[in-house]
Amino acid sequence: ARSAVRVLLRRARMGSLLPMVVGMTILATPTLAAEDAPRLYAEHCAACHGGDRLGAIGPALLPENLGRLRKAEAEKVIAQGRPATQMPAHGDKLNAEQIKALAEYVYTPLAAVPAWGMAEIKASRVINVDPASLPAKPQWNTDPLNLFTVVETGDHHVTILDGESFKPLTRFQSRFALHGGAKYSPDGRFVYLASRDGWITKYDLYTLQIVAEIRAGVNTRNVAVSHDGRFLMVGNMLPHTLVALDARDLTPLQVIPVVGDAGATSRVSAVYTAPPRASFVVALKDLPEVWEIPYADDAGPVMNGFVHSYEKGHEEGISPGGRFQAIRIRIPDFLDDFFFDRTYERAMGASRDGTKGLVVDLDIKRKIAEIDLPGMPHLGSGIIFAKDGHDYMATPHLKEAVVSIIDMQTWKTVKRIPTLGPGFFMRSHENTGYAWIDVSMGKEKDAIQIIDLSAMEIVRTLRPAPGRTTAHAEFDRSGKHVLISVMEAEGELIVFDAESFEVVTRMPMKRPVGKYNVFNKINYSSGTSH
Ligand code: DHE
Repeated sequence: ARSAVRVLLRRARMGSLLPMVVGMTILATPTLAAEDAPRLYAEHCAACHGGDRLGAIGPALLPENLGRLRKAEAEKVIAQGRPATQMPAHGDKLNAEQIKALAEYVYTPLAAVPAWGMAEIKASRVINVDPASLPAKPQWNTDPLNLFTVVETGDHHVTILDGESFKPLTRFQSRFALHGGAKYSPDGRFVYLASRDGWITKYDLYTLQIVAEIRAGVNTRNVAVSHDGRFLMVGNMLPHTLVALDARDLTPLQVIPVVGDAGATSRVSAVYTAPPRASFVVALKDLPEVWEIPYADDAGPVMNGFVHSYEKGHEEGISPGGRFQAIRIRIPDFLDDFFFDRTYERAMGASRDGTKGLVVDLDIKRKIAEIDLPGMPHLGSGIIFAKDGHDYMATPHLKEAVVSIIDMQTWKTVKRIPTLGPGFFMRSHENTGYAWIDVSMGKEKDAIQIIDLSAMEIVRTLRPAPGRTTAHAEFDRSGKHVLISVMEAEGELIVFDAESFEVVTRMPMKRPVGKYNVFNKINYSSGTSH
């Protein structure tokens, strides 16, 4: 039957079949490649994007999810890969017709897109330990605020590292493809992890065990923890929702559809916590809006009529009227990510496609300035530092070999520091005068560069593992040590002295990527991401 179909398909392409198939829609416009698309997908795409196209390490490949990407652009991505992501080029393995067929295939709606609403989210929840039964004190003896959570994506594990001895306390299997910063409860006891395919894990650092897990989305962007530790807010790419969870046991509280004017929906680009505002702030990929979602019980006049008792909402499982209400701020561009000033009144956002960034004032609720940001920074990559009583923001760029330094009063770029290549991450600490950057998006992937912040100049280039991709610095609690990842399958974590730049110790790890120090995160250090 297969060869008969092939003959028909060949004849169809030659035009000789047309009279025979009038009314037979299945053969009206066939091509060999179209027939092959599901097989090609299974062979080349399914491992990362999921056999069902619902996403795994890569994003879900559904028309709903592809948003503003045009088909021609999708073909280019399949052929050439996508910079700054794990999407490889397929142009050497697939011909033009096959690439076209694959693009066509991923723009075909699924016969049924799985719903992922409150019922599915609730049903996915796994409770391993009753949070009320947990002991009050750590079951080990070291500084609980100087631990690091290290994400090893090579074999999907997490290492909990003692930042005093630089010895692991434990290592455990995580959900598939964790991405983005680990987030802590305000006391630093619990760590929350988000996987690209929507799983949120709550882990107890005192007893070294998973407390609860829940799948909050089909494809998730990131998670934020309220500064009072009561709520988590999960931002999803698919479905187009935000999901509020009770931080105690991950009970889902509310599913917030991300809907703009005239029913247009959007993927979430990132959600962060703004502690002095007691709110979550959200960047959207497909709507030119920034959302602010207050969570305080007494949120003032803006929230009148919306505020419900937290305890009541928790008892009912879902807060009936929805305690989480978004204030929508319209802006003139799509923001892919943002960064706050120290007051959290202003969000500086970078538009993924554009060459500029925007400053949005969350109080007066509009764009107040533009900033010059050539080549998008990776999300959450920059730092704030003070010099001569002035605040500056510094950020690397994914496409340009430069670190931009922007004055946070005038919003002017005061300096562009040339680097050995474009980079992902930049980190500093209150107790150091230096910032550490990687240049892992360029050719010299093994280099780490150190910037003297008062001189705004590169003062040292290190190559601790020559020829190997090295990235993502994070300081310990005191600012005396810097940890760096050699991001290779058989990689390592290297600890440096932050003043002498000498190697203190190194330990093997499986493609370690991000590492997150408890103290720096819960104190919202201006040298790291939040
Ligand atoms: Fe990330 C953080 C988005 C590619 C490693 N990355 C984030 C965050 C976002 C984001 C929105 C902030 C989440 C948070 O911390 O709450 N990342 C994106 C992208 O859009 C991009 C460019 C394409 C994509 O694949 O989605 C991208 N990121 C990567 C990578 O290829 C990296 C290097 C390897 C990986 O595992 O995917 C990578 N992203 C990271 C890390 C953080 C991160 C390590 C947390 C940094 C931190 O210190 O907080």
